[in-house]
Amino acid sequence: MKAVISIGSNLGNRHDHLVDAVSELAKLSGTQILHASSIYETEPQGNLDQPSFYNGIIVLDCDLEAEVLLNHLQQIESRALRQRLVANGPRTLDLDLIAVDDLVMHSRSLELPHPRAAKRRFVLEPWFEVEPEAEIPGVGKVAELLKQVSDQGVAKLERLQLL
Ligand code: PH2
Ligand code: MG
Ligand code: MG
Repeated sequence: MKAVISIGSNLGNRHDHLVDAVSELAKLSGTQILHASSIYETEPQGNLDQPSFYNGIIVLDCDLEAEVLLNHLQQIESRALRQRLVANGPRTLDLDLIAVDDLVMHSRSLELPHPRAAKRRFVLEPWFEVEPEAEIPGVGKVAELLKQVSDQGVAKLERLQLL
């Protein structure tokens, strides 16, 4: 299956947290990285009173079930000493499963596609960079959705890379 993962950090060394997480993703068995976006510095959405984020998108080919992959993402987050103190607040590392193939599911542990992805430029812009034809299953084309979030600040960091 193909999985789209949003990766973010706004505490500590944001670049190192992202790069370490990507190398852990690459080590998951039966997994291959198809695309890694640039790194973007993005203004916080939701809770505005926190530092800016570094964000990016990874597209994986993997033979894991969505729930199993989610479990791995959470383990990688905890190894980054993530603390969940404030909802939507600062974090060393956040790995969100955005979409898995054309799956639409609403289980207690996992909603696919990610319910807020369509409104977040920090997800759409890096995703568009690596897959300009991408669609959020049941929602619409990333290229179209991007037009509605142009007020959210994102800046590509040309000097940094995820891989
Ligand atoms: N994640 C959030 C809330 N707000 N804002 C930006 N720019 N980037 C994020 O990754 C982010 C956010 C909750 O996970
Ligand atoms: Mg998140
Ligand atoms: Mg998360």
